[in-house]
This record gives sequence, C-alpha cells and structure tokens, in this order.
Amino acid sequence: MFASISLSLTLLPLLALGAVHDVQVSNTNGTVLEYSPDALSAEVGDQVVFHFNPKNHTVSQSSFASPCGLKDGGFHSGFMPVAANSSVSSRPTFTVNVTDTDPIWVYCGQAAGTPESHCGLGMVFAINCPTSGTNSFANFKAAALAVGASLSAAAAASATAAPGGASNTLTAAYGDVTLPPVVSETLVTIPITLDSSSTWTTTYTSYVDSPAPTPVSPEGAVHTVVVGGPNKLFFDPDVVIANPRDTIVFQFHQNNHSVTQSSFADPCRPLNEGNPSAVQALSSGFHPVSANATEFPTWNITTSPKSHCGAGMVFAVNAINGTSRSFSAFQSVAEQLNGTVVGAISSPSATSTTGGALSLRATSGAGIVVALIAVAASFL
Ligand SMILES: [Cu+2]
Repeated sequence: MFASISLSLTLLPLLALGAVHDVQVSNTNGTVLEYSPDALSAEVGDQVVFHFNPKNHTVSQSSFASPCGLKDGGFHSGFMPVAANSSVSSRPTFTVNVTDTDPIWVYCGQAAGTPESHCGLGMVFAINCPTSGTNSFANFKAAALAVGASLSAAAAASATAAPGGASNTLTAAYGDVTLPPVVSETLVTIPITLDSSSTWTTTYTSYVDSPAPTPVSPEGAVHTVVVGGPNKLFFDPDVVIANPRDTIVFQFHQNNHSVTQSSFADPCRPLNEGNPSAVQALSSGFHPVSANATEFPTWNITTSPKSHCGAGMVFAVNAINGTSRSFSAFQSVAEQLNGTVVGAISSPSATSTTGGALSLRATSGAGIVVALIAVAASFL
C-alpha cells in the first residue's frame, strides 16, 4: 500500500508537465483532406500528437510565407501510408513537442507540386498562430489554396497550350506532326501488400485509369503477343495492360520483325538512339521467320519498301484509352510519320532465330508507357 502511494506521487509531477493535444490527420475513413482541429493553442512543454488515418499523408513544417514547402530544419513525419481497413489502434502517430510559443505552420506534402497537392487543396494546420491579423490561420490557409490554384492553372495552361507552345507541337526531330499533349500525372505513394507476407511502400506517377501498381502475384501474369504472321503487320494484341511483375512474351511469326522500344514522340526509332549516355531501348533484334507456303506468300511485305512501323505496326504497354496519349494516338503518330526517320537505323543484326520469343517484364507501376515498334528488314 505504501509503495503504491509513493509511486503515484512520484509520477504526478511528470504527468503534469504538459498537456497532450490530439489531432486527426484526415478522418477515420480517410475521406477528407484536413487536419482536425486545424489550429490549436499549446503551452511550452505540451505535446501535439498527430493520428494518421487511411490514405497517405505527412505532417510537415512550413513557414507562413511558403505554406506548402518544407521549412529549413523543419520537422517532417515522412509519408504515413495507412490501409483503409486498418484498425484505429494500429495506426501510426507523429508527435511534435512544443518548445516555445512561436507559431508552428504545418502542411501535408502529398502530391506536392501538382494540382492534387494536399496542401494546395487546403490541408494545413497551425499551432499558436495569431487569431487575427496578417499571420492568421485564415490567411495561411488562403495562401496554401493560392498555391494550389496556381498549380492547377499551370497544368491547365500546359494541357491546352496553343500550337506553337512547347508542350504541344513537339515532333520527333523530323516530320511535321503535332503530338497530343502529355497526360498530366500525379505522384502517388501507397503501401502494397503481397500475399500478406511482404509489405512495402511504393511511389510512382499515375493518371486516371492507370492499372493498379499491385502485382497480381509474386510470379506475375503472362501476356502473350503475336508479332506479325502471314499478311499481318501488327502486334496481336496491340496493347496489353500489365501490372508490375507481369511478363510479356512476344512470339515472332512469319516475316522478319523486331520488338524495339521507342518513345511516344518518335515511334519508329529506338528510344534514345544516338545518345549512349541515356537509357537504351529494349530490343529483340530481328527475327526472320519462314513463310508458310501453304498459306499466304510472305513476299508482299519483303518486296514492298514500306516501313512496318509507318504502317501502324506499333504496340504499347499500359497506354490508357481515353487519354490524349492512348494507343491509337501513338499509332496515328507512327502512321503520319510513315516510318520516316532521320538517320538510318543500324543494319539488322545477324539474329536468325525462327519463331523466337522475347520476354519483357513490367518492372514499374502504373503510368509507365512502354512503346514498341517493328521495322521491316526490307526497309533498311
Ligand atoms: Cu495529405
């Protein structure tokens, strides 16, 4: 009995040192972009405990003058991904110790620099800010919203830039084709759990309708693509939607084709050709396949000095229909350029595998477009 009382008396002064203020980051279901409460007063020695809820937010210190940027030496919780179905008690917290009574300005760093910036959408918080005057919380939040508005305006301007604007009229250093605008992407950071055995956090750029960044299985799925064939100058299918870890197997059929990675803007030439310091194109090399004499003669193609790529023989991984840079838009660029390239593609390699297959593995998440081309040997 005596021991118990003396222990309580010893602890009392410690507990009385400071108050604990709880702040919810979003709400229990993760459906709002706000801190609740969004401002509070605290004494020196108090603690402010932020409780993270579903989705993925941060608690980051900024300044009044720059509401959506990390202050030099400011605190930063890092991204705190929380699964939608997680129990409240298992969710992470981040504690800020109040060491003076100066105002402390806080923002969420999710999707920073994009129109979806949580800070730019008003997800800000303050400790000990003036209730009125220039440095009020209302003015701080208004400044954050202004950052968001300017990010949205910049994105809209680049999406609708008039011909002559840098983002819309880029061509592939040759030809005279106006390219559709780049799809605006958002930086997403989410937790991934695979087979409930392995969990990690991934950050990737994404846009509407991109495939999920979650692998289907540790092995991934297999997509088989038939390349060419009698009288066939196309990939079948010409688009696959692949998740990370999926494998794309190209089966070479009749005639002589390659599978070579290009960019969207320059469909008929290997990616970064002539730039050895950049990432080099994935390429299968050429795979001549004998014609099937009982079916179609394959000479139509080999006697025609026509670019297979310029005839629209292109393929894409994770190109999203309904966006300005869909598969059909890519194919249209290839057809308009009609296989024109400046600078010859180097001679076909000595590869003579018949019916060979190239495996391409999707290692990145959604929103990564890999475009592949085929070029007729006769064109070279
Ligand atoms: Cu957030």
